Amino acid sequence: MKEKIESLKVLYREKIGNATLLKDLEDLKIRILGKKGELTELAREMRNLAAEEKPVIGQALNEAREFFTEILEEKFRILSAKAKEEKLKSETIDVTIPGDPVEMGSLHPVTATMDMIKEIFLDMGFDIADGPEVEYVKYNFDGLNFSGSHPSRNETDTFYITENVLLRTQTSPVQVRYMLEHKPPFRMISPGRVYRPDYDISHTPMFHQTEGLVVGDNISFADFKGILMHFAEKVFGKGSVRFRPHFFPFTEPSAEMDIECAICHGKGCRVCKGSGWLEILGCGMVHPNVLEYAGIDSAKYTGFAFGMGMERIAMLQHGIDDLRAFFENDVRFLRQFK
Ligand code: 2U9
Repeated sequence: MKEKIESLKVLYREKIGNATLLKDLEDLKIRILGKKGELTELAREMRNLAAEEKPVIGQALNEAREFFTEILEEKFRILSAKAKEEKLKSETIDVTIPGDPVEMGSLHPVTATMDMIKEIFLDMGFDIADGPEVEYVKYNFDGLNFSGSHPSRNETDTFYITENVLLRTQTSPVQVRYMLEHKPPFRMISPGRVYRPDYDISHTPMFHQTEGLVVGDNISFADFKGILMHFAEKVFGKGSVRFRPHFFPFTEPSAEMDIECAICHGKGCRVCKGSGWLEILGCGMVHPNVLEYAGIDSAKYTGFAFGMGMERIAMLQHGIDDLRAFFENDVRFLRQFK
């Protein structure tokens, strides 16, 4: 029995000494000291020994168990330290390696155009206001002098939610609300989303508008000509402008403003369809009925208003001919506006 214990010591001392992996060491521990381990099996044979042998062998077995426990622990310490060192080595970061390039995003061209327009009007002392996209019929139509039978009110031209609630078809209801809350004089713009049931090369069911409203004493057509010409010059550069008579329910008189084509400078090209002119906005003197609806005395005050589509302005700025490109989010298109 004693020899068996000794030969176990010799055999496993060598195996433990040679182990290079923590896992092999674990296996060895089980093979020696585990429930079915070789030393444990030897201890089981104690019951077959004569009584006088038992203390001697018992002590030898205890010593062997201590011996293995010690050398296993020692080797475990060595291998863990080695494994830790290797792990640290493999995780070392070389801070001198150049990083992967991160592609920066950019503003959507319509957002950029809208920001530019806001900036121009802020510089001229305009306030910026917004309001709900889900609007009451009274603010979208009634307060803007649309007759009860005006075709824009039809379900084919307006998204209705209920009989009295719709998706605003223009940002004008923001101006109606603004007039109800502010006393003249004031000047304000209302940039935002609007909705109409249209979809083709020049119409999308949602688009962006910026409308403006100036109300005060003696506000005249000449004032708004000056403001709109300054605006056009800031966006498209110096060039002629012209006003053509037009009709809107909410303004009287009304006009549309054209600028000399920014692409061909009036010679005629694809963008201006050969005319040399680009229509950029609608405008007019605010109809007295519209002022009165919002509680403003139309005998004392006058006002002018204008409105323009942001996608249209962005298309003219960049020479884009299909409005739908703005809504497809094709990164090859969007990247061009960085
Ligand atoms: C109030 C009074 C008057 C806003 C105006 C226009 C002319 C205009 C169109 C341009 C292209 C809309 O995006 S578009 O389809 N708008 O031509 N808008 S005057 O007049 C107002 C607004 C509010 C209280």
